[in-house]
Amino acid sequence: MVVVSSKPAKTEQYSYVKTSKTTTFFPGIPVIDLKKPESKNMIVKACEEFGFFKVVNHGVPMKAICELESETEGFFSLPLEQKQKAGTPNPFGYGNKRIGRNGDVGWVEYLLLTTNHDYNSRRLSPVFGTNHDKFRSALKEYMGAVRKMACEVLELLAEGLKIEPKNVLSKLLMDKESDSIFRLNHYPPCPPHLQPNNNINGNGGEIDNNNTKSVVGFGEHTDPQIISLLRSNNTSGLQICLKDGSWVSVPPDHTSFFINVMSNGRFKSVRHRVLANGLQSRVSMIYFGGPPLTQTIAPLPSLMQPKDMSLYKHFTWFDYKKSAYASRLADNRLAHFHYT
Ligand code: GA4
Repeated sequence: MVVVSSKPAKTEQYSYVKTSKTTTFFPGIPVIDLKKPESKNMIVKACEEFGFFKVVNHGVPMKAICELESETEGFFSLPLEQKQKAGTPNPFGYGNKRIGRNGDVGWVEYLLLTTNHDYNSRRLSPVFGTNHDKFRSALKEYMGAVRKMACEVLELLAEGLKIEPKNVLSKLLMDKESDSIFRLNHYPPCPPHLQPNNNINGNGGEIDNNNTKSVVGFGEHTDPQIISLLRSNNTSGLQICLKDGSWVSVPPDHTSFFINVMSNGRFKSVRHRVLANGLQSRVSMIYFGGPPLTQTIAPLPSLMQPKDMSLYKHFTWFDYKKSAYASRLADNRLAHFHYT
């Protein structure tokens, strides 16, 4: 990331990144059709090449998607004091601009939820009174369908890698102790005074006709969980970092899911970020599939040759998550567990 400047906006400081004035969408995102027999090999290839892919024919009903999107828009359109009644996001609740606990700030507001619907209801009832049945059932239906798809993807991946049993990863998401998270993000249109599109180095003049600076909505990071499944409205902003270090814009597609998978160092979770948009409001919903807290994170024996040494110390998901939550967004979280 090239942070070219940051400027105080009232009490917060936003980050800016240097971008091109015109958004060119990256045409190379792998597209996986879950109904096609070749999808298992394509998922392995996509994980090896990008750590990121788009899924079509995913089986999540459009009705469930639209209902949750409309409930989410309803939540974010409430007055700030009302949204704050969901509590602070430590670790679940409503957050505004501040991300995590270590000073990251973005042009975003969000609601962090669990996969336990009774717990979510206790968070939402102070916001809506008793009247949050529609939100609760939309969340339940959507999360159920997305978890099913997540399991299907992980099983196809296991099959593609010839790992047995094929539910070795999906069973972690199905475990009743699974530590999965659900996130609703709202990136409001970014006002012009926060995104001056001239003068990125403060010398009063254009430095390059093609370059501008963009306000960061959600700073660059990798997701710590096993799998993340993102769906958004039809608004641009999501970018991924390619292996050569360049950032590319993901073409929006509100009917599909964007997935990234991480598995024991063989597949690294893709580095991604979201840039604020001057005109449109972006709403995204992300299911982060995590294992139970007590689960040991270690290379799958079936993926290791007898001569291979594990790159990482053995640790539990609790250890890893604790260390992740003590980090800044852009930090390399696995380095902490690497043998030196
Ligand atoms: C990134 C993935 C998920 O959104 C998240 C994020 C979490 C948070 O928003 O509280 C973290 C971030 C995420 C990783 C590093 C720490 C923790 C913010 C942050 C600075 C909910 C998660 O599990 O890890």
